[in-house]
Amino acid sequence: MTLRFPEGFVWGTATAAFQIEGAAAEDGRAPSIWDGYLRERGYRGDDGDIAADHYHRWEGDLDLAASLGAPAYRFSASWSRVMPDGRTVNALGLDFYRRLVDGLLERGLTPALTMYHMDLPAVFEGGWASRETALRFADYAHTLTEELGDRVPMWMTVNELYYESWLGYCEGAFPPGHRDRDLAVAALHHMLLAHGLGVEAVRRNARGAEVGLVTGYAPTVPGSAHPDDVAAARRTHRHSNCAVLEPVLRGSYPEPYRTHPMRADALERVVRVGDLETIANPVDFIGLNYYFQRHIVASERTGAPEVAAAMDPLGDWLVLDHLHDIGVTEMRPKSDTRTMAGWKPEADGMRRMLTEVTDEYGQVPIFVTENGLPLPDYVGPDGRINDVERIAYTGEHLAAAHAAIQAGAWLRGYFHWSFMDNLEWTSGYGHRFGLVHVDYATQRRTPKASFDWYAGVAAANELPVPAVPVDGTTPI
Ligand code: IFM
Repeated sequence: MTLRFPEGFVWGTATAAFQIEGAAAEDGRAPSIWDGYLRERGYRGDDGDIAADHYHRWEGDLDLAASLGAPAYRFSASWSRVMPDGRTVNALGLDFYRRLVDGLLERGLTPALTMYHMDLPAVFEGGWASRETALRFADYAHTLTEELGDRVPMWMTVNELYYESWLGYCEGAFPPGHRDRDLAVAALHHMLLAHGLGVEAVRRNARGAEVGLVTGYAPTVPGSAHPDDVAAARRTHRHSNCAVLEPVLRGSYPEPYRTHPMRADALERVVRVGDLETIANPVDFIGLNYYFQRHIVASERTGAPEVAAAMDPLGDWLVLDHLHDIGVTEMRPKSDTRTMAGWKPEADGMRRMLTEVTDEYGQVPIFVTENGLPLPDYVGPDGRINDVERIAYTGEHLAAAHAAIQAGAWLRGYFHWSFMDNLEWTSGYGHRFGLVHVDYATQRRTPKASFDWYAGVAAANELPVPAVPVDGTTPI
C-alpha cells in the first residue's frame, strides 16, 4: 500500500542563510543580531562565522539538491549581506543571491525565497520593537523583488514571527534577549507590518509570483479533560497560532490581544491607521512549520492529581513569561521518546494543524514550509549515515499530512527541514536536521539514508506504507 499525493504536489527542502552560509565578514556583510548573541551566550561556542560554508560551496550544494530530485528549494536571503547598514544596497551581497537563483534555475530547481529568517541586521536600534525596522524592511523587500522578481516564483516574507517576537523580546531566549511583554507585542506587530509591506513589494515587482509568510504552528493539547485546562489550551492556541493567522487572513488580532489589558494597551501604542489593512494584504498561501504540540494546563491547576499523572516524571514545568499572565502553564507531557530538542514526537499534530487551520480559516492554500527531526547522526564504519529514525519520523508526518488532505485541507506542498545540516541557533551544530550530513571539520557533504528515501518519495509522489504507525511512538 502507498499513500498517493495530489497531482502537482510540491516536494521541497528548506534552508536559511545564517544557518548555512558562513562568510560572516565577507563581501561587505555586517553582523546580524545572531552573531553577537551566539558569541555571548551560544552553545559550546558555536557561531555562524563559517557554518556549512555554503557561501563558497553553493554550487556543489545545488548540484546535490538537484540530484535529490525534490524540485523546490527554500532558502533565505541575508538582510545584513544585501543591506549591511540597513539602508544601502551592497552589490556584492545581492550578487550572491543572483548567482544562487540562477544556479537553482539552471539545475531545474524552483527557488522559494524567504526574505527574512531571524537574522536581523544588528544595526537597527530597537530591533523589531521599533516601527522604523518594518519601514526599512519595505526597502529591503523592494530591492530583493526588483532584482529577483522576474526569476523567483515563490516568495515568503517573514519566518516564524510569533516565536521571534515572544522568545526574543519577552522570554530572553533569542536575540535581542529582552524580557518585556510590551516590547514583544510591538515586535510582533512590526513583523506583521513588515510582512504586509513585503507582499506589496512582490505584487509591485514580481508579477505572477506567489507570496505568503511562514509561521510556526503548535497545536495545543489540554493537560487534562478539566474545563479549565481545556479553556487554557484554547487561550494558548488563540494567543500563539492565531496571533499571526488572524491578522494576516482576517485583518484583526485574536481576542487575547484585544481583550487582555496589557496586550490591548501595548497594541494601541503601536497600531496606526491602515496597518491592519497592510497586514491583511491578500496572500497566495500560508506556510506552516510543524515540530511539536504544546501541552497546556490552567496555571492554578498544576497541582491537580490528573495533571501530575500526565506529566513527565523527570520534566519541569515550562513557566513561560509570555503565557503566565494569561493564566497558562506549559507542561512536559509523559513520553516514551523525546527528540534532541526535548520535543515529544507527535505526528498526529501535523494532521491537527492542517485541519484546524482549514476549519478555522477556510480552505486556504497551505505549504508545510518546515518539518524535520534533529539527530546526532554519526557516520558509520561503512561511511553511511543510516538515519532510520528520521525516515520513520518523516514518514509518519507525511502520512498525517496525507490524512489531512483526505479530510479536506488544501495542502500544496511539503518542504523538509532541512536540506543539509546547519547551525541550530542556540543549540549549535550538534543538532543535525539535514538530509545531507556536513562534516564541519572538512566541510565534506554526505547524503544520509533519508536523502535517498525522500528522493524516492518525491519522485513517486507517494509514500510507501509508513514504517511505524502514526501514533508518535517512533524510537528517537
Ligand atoms: O532551525 C530552525 C529554523 O531556523 C526555524 N524553524 C525551526 C527550525 C528547527 O528548530
